[in-house]
Amino acid sequence: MTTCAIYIQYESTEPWQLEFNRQFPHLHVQNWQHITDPEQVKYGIVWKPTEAFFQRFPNLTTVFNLGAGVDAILGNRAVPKHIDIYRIEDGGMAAQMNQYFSYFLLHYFRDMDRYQQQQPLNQWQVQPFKSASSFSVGILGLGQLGAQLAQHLQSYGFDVAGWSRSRKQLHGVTSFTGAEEFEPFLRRTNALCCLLPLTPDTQGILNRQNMSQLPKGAVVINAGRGEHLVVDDLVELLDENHLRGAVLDVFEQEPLPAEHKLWQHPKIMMTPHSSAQSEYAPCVEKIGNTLQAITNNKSPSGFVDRIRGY
Ligand code: NDP
Ligand code: OXD
Repeated sequence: MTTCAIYIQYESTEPWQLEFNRQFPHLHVQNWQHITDPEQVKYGIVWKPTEAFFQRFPNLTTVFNLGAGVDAILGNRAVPKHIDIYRIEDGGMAAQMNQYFSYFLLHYFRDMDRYQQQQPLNQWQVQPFKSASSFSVGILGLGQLGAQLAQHLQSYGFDVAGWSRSRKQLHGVTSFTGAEEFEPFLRRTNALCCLLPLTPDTQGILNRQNMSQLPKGAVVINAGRGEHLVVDDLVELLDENHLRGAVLDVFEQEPLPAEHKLWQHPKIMMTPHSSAQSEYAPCVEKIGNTLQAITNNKSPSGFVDRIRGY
């Protein structure tokens, strides 16, 4: 029997334990606080673990992150350097991200924000027709989630591009890479969608200098991490009417404090880090298979490169 310690910030571990038990009954996945012999535990399954988690299990060799972004683990000072980290790739989140971004992109493309403003004024005014191909969507990050989004958005006829570290060959998607191609990417983007991991290179990337290179009237949708965005810069660009609107799913501090100025901004729509959630069945399947592969000395995908930061 292999024991795995599970920790999930703010949530019950029980549904995950039930799913592990259903798919991999030989794995003994136990809530981290209920384990009586922590020295025996080699595997951790975590979402935003505290330092106390790593202090309690001194012999961990591997942790499985229950989400796509590993910034909370890499930023945790108690994580020993020798521990291998694996993350969820897709895990049911790509389809949810496609829905989320489609919803808000169509909102702006079909001028729903303008109709919402007209209605309280009893104003009957049809907004001018625009072809979908004139609406340029730019995706920051063409990884597991961004690449699938780029493919999905083509069904609407949008002009889709993406920016990543390495060049991508994705049918119908214009690929931009690196610092030198960032400005041309921004200049052609009417709707900027952030699906980057949080690393020292991407922190604060949604700042005034970069967002002001977007054409006037552009919109910004951030589902990456709150730390990608410089909030004051966004608010200034919205108030100056350089940007038309923004959608934010992630925040530097979560839950977003009730008194935060973002709640009241008329051009900002917000969701509580809910654009995509790890789905039990595919995530458990992936973790169980990865653990099996590791024990067979194979090199499964999802391994986190600590130097790269994602
Ligand atoms: P991946 O690691 O698969 O993809 C990351 C992408 O970002 C890659 O294309 C990578 O380029 C690119 N990238 C990384 N650093 C840079 C850089 N410095 N310059 C340019 N491009 C860069 O991640 P996922 O698609 O699985 O997830 C992305 C992020 O989405 C997560 O890290 C998380 O923060 C966020 N997320 C948010 C959720 C939510 O509910 N709000 C849910 C799930 C994820 P390359 O391909 O060349 O390596
Ligand atoms: C993730 C997230 O990274 O939910 O998976 O934010």
